[in-house]
Amino acid sequence: NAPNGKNKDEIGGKITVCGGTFQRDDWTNISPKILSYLGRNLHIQPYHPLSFIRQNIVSFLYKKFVGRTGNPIFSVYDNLSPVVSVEQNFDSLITPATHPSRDKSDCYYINHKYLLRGHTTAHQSELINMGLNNFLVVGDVYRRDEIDASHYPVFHQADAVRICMQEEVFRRVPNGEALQVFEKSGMRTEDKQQEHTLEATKLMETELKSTLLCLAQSLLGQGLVHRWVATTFPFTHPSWELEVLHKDKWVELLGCGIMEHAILHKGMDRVLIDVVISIILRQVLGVPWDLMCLTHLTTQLIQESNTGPLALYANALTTEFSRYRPMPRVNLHPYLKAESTVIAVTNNYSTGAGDRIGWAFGVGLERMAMIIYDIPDIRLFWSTDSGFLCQFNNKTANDVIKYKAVSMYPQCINDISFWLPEDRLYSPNDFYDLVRSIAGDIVEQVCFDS
Ligand code: FA5
Ligand code: MG
Repeated sequence: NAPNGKNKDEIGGKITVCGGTFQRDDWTNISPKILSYLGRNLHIQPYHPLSFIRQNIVSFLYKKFVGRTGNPIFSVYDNLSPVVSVEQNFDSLITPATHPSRDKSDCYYINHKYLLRGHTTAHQSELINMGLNNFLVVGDVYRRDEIDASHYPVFHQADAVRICMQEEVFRRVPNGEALQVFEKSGMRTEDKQQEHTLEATKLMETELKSTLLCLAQSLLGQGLVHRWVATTFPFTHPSWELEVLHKDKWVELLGCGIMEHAILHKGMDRVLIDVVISIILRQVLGVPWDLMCLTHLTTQLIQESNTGPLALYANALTTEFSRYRPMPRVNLHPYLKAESTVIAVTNNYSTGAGDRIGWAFGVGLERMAMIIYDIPDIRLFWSTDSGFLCQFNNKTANDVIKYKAVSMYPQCINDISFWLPEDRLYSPNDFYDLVRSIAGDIVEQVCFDS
């Protein structure tokens, strides 16, 4: 620390968050207290109740959605950095510039460009642009929210996205081939978006709601009393919240909805670029399909081959690519694996639609855990008190655990030494009984050291 008591970084106008250094500005409102929560990663700590909830959600999705070979189709991201850009948290999710969720009074801003994510949805667009169709993001999120037993400035969310192609949407419908996901001159109503047909929207809504109800029942019990409440999010329409009755009160567990077409469409542009590149590489340069897994590799290949029309294409595509920041790390797009699908996608795209429709949801892990384990206060999840932690230690996500209240006072350790009478052996159990009869449950543990 510098002589005036200020941290060196503060003097230089810099702030270090999660290993990155950022310039402070008049948007910076992140406090040292909030910084102290970063890196705790409760959702991946062994034996932590929030980790059990994460494991249960992942197992549920793995079991429910399997591919043709029986393998899970959802991929899980549980260690993405909570430092995100304003673009990721808001713009990529078409959140209007004046939306109240962007307010300084609601978010922890590092500076005008970066903040601690306010929801795990912040990663949605980037993962879609990487070509993923089914994924789950789990992590810590940060909000300047009210203070009570069920709200905390740091909590955890799991965000899922499922994107379906035309055939998947109508796969269980008799004569489903005749139905369409998109319509040309549709209207936006409270039941659907302008681009989508009502039948596609309703089928997706049914799959979304039945998935979420099954998930809630499998975690909270079959006897669950629930209701769906219509709501709005900038990134889904229509949208709902799932509320469950707990101790005579309605508790909001999650938000969900049909993904806004504009978000998927942006991803589709990206897919189209990949497809065009692959076709050129395949047709003109003879590169095998299975080599075309890294997009940056493909762009580089194109740039290096400066032959006539291809070089022109390369320039156009590179300009096109530069619109997408940050560039996705790996882009192994399933479409690129087979020539026939590439052609099908291109044909589809050329009709102006892209034929994908998706649903998404975001659930609060603490809300689930508080109901399942009977944890009365959201602050307890951050406890390092062994009286709290030992109730989950060496347990599994499948165990039935009911939390027993521990003292509200901080833990303290006392040493007691005494002489034992020489004439008889003294058993530790004699002392345990003495402690039990005098102190009851206030004493959590007695260790003997003879
Ligand atoms: C969202 O955060 C949306 N991103 C969810 C979403 C994702 C909707 C994808 C549609 C598609 P919301 O602000 O309602 O929505 O938060 C989602 C859940 O997080 C809530 O239902 C609740 O379970 C939990 N939650 C919200 N605020 C808090 C808080 N301060 N403390 C603890 N849990 C909270
Ligand atoms: Mg909500």
